[in-house]
Amino acid sequence: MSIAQTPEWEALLAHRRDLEGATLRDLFREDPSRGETFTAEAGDMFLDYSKNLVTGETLRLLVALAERAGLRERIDAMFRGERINVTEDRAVLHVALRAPAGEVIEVDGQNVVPWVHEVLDRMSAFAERVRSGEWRGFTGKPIRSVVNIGIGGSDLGPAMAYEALRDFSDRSRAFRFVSNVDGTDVWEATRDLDAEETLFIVASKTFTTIETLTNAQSARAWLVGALGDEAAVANHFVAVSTNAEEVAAFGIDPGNMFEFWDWVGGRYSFDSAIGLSLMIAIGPAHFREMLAGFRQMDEHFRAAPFDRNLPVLLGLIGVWYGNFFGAETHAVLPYSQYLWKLPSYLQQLDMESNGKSIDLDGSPVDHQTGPIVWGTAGTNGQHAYYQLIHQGTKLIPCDFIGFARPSHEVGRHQDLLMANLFAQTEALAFGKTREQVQAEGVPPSQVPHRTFRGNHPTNTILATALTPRALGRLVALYEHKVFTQGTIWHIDSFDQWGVELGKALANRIVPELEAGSEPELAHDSSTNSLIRRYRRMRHAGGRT
Ligand code: G6Q
Repeated sequence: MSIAQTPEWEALLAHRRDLEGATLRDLFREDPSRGETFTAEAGDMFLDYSKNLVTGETLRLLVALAERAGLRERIDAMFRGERINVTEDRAVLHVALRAPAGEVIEVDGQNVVPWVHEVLDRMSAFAERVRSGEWRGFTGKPIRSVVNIGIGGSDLGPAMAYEALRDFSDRSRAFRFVSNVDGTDVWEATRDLDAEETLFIVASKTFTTIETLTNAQSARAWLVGALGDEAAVANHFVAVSTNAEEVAAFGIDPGNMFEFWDWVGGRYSFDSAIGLSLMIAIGPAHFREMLAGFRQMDEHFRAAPFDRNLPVLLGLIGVWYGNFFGAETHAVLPYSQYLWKLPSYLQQLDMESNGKSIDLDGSPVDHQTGPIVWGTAGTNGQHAYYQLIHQGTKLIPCDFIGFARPSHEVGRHQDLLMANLFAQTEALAFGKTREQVQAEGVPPSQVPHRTFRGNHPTNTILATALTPRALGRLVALYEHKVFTQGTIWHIDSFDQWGVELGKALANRIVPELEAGSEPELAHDSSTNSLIRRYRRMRHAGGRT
């Protein structure tokens, strides 16, 4: 039976009708202490979800829905290594990547935790060799620049985490991330580098992804062109992959390959060897600190009662708006410049995981699934699109993320930054009434424009400081939030057939673009004519 046909869902629909017209102003008036009670904690991470259109009854009904969906059993199944990624017939064990050495997590009767630690140790040893200068380039110089080549899950995670933890990174080295097949990306990333001092990390789970292989080939041509010897590749290229054969075929010594496994999904992989660039940047000790942060949230997710469980609460509140209020999007707004790539990272994590319309039994879903996720680091968004959140016609639930201690004490910046965060959530919730605006002496014709309805729901996530541990906790929070929602919607959050489609589609058109003479085209009339026009424009020469 679909979750949308269950009595628990029906009860939420009825409850939603009961709440019609309720406002956050009312809820806070009726229960002045809700700012203290509608909160939860995990380690030093604090969640205030009081500025949501939820009551104690809403929570009770949402938790009942989670129980009905078998969330507890699904969490246990994931941690036990069951093949919960059914369409790919794989276990889903990113949680094993942060399990302590003594833990036992089995896949097909094999304990995978020792493998995880073996690779971590190899990564640590390699990272230390690069960082200490012991690992040398072909001409004997130490490595000064590290370029990660990957895309999607093999790029966004390490790139986001590198930016997030830049303050912990080795500032004497440059770290760059090349992903786009647009040649500009690899061109710009290499144009000012010294090949003698550059290390490329080719990060690809499958080692068949056309963008990554094309960028890696171009990087290799650049390197060999500069150093004049194919043999230089051995000193300047390492790989992260599950596919040793393809790595060897590319010309990278499998001895310089760092392994991970098919039970780690791409978008859940930056705490595996995919994070090698990050580990070189921040050092193995900080990387392990980050893993400890992930682990803390894993344990919290596994053990905390649902009504005090941060990922479960975020997941359920998202379901509440998406399925019962018709919200289509969800904004994530980190008030930390170092987290500027977090929204893009979460876009993939959430939208690739829960952008599904077929359920685990192969039937079309009869309810909404994953939201459109977006956002920007605060306060920039305030001067751009917050207008629509405050006064537009759409319901946009938001997560505000802030830290009590700044990464850098610079003048008044920190308190100003956080004042903005708190003020935004307050204004979104409570708005500004017509009476307040009139009392300010605003001319009557302007009063409607300057009145703020309020009632825009937000979560506030507050932690002490942006450390490796805090980042681990934060990412695991969202991983498990996505899992919670996927479980309720009864979908496979761990496949990505839409991505696979894209990988195959372009391959058909490439030869048609590259053909010397006008190719036979058998697409629709739009695609045919775009290809013909492109060929004409491409070969006309010059940039107008
Ligand atoms: C992630 C997706 C996808 C993948 C990229 C790169 O969950 O599967 O974003 O990470 O397509 O794939 P490779 O790592 O195999 O190159």
